[in-house]
Amino acid sequence: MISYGTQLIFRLDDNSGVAVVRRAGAALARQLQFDDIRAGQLALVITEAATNIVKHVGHGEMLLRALHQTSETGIEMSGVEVIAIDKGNGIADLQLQMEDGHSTAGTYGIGLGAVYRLSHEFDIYTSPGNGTVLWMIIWAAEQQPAPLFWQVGAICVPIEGEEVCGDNWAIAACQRTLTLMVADGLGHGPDAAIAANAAVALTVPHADQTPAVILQRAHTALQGTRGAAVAVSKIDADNTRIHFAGVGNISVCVFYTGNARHLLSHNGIVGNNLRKLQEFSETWDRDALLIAHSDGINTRWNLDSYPHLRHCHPGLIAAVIYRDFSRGRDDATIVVIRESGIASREMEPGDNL
Ligand SMILES: [Mn+2]
Repeated sequence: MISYGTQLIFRLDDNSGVAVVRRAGAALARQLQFDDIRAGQLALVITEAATNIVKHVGHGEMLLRALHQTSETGIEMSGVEVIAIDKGNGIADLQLQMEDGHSTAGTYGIGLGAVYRLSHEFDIYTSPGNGTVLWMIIWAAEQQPAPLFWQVGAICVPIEGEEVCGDNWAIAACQRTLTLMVADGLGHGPDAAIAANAAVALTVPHADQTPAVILQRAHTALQGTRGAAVAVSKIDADNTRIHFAGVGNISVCVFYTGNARHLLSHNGIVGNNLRKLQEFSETWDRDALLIAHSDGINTRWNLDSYPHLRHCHPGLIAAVIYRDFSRGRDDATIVVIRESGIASREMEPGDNL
């Protein structure tokens, strides 16, 4: 089982921004009881990524959040996810930059190779003229958690100027079934957050229910709040199906090799006006990719215009689409999910995500 802390967003424009994100990383490391070595690695990775943005691009964003993963043997592990986003010129000589010890050549400080080596998990997407996105995880101790059946990536950040996000999301996974809820509270700010949080809080307790039932429960739970747009997807990998129910403006799409399917939400506001509740089902396969997002992300993105991106880590896919299609005048949430490719026989019945 993995759980995700609140994502912290840092908009970088100058060197003072580098210090702010570095201090936030240090605070997370203390809170999550990183050992000294790992705390130092996290600080280096954050400082390097932030400095590169300020020095070579001028502005960009960094996102940090805590991760907590519990293995089937009950071992708990904490980590920090670091995402660095810019819209600069991209890295032309990525191969060269990734070579360890290739420290500067006028571009990267300790070098991208060092950032790669210091990160327990690392992925990068760079394209000429469109910028670079780095996705990394640094765990609290040397021993890293075992890979999970599901790979999940998510961005969930408030509109600039708000402290809390009026969108929220949650997953619940049991063996090879995963339930995802994405909720967008009406408007933004604290009252929107109350509605979205009330909805996503139902995901884990009701994970054994169908999406339509979970949506109906959300409608009851959100009475008296502002209401929210809510979409519930349930991926059943054993039976190669995805079941879906949605009300309001959450976009959910499944990509297969060669085609894609949009899952249909009905109009309405959960907690206020639930005119029609209908469940849909589509094929799921082991190479499928689920992308769900709130209306803070424009729907005009096209995965095909990003060569190789669909094979990157879902965290990187989410960050690239967020960078290029965030509307900037609303909270923004995007969640990307796929199977990790761990062979089914490596998982025993009773194993949890
Ligand atoms: Mn919205």
